[in-house]
Amino acid sequence: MVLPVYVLNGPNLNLLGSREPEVYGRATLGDIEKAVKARAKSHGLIVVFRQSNHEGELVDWIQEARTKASGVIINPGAYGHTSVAIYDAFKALDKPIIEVHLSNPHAREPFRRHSYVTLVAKGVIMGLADKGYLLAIDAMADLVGGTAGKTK
Ligand code: CA2
Repeated sequence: MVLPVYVLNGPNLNLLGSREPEVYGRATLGDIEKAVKARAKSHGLIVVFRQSNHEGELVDWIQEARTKASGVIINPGAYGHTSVAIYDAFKALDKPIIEVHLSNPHAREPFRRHSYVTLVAKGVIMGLADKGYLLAIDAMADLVGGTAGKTK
């Protein structure tokens, strides 16, 4: 039995769908959670989906993933650009990490071009709005051994 995949979301992502649809798309975080869980199910995977506006809470969840998750998909929001604490927590996690951004930070302000999470991520998906989360689930299924397509 494969442990759940943690899908973690950083600050302000709870506001999705309410403002800046041209940058982040129209889906709410609730819509994304539903779609992610359905896609994970198609691979025989379970998802723990969480959002926090607090850096320390995200650090706690990454530490928790050391024993409770098979891998972590994270949209770190703005903390990706700033948080050495999140980087350090990931350094202590020996599981696949995939970074997702709804927008393409490289096409935006210069301060968005650096991500601490990228330094520890197996892969990064950006600029594809909510679809990026689903592609991340597909990639994570390959990395952690989802069951879809297998005969047992
Ligand atoms: O493109 C992404 O997914 C980001 O991680 C989103 C972050 C931003 O700081 C990163 O540079 C790129 C911001 C999320 C804020 O989301 C909002 C959604 C609606 C209204 C206000 C903020």
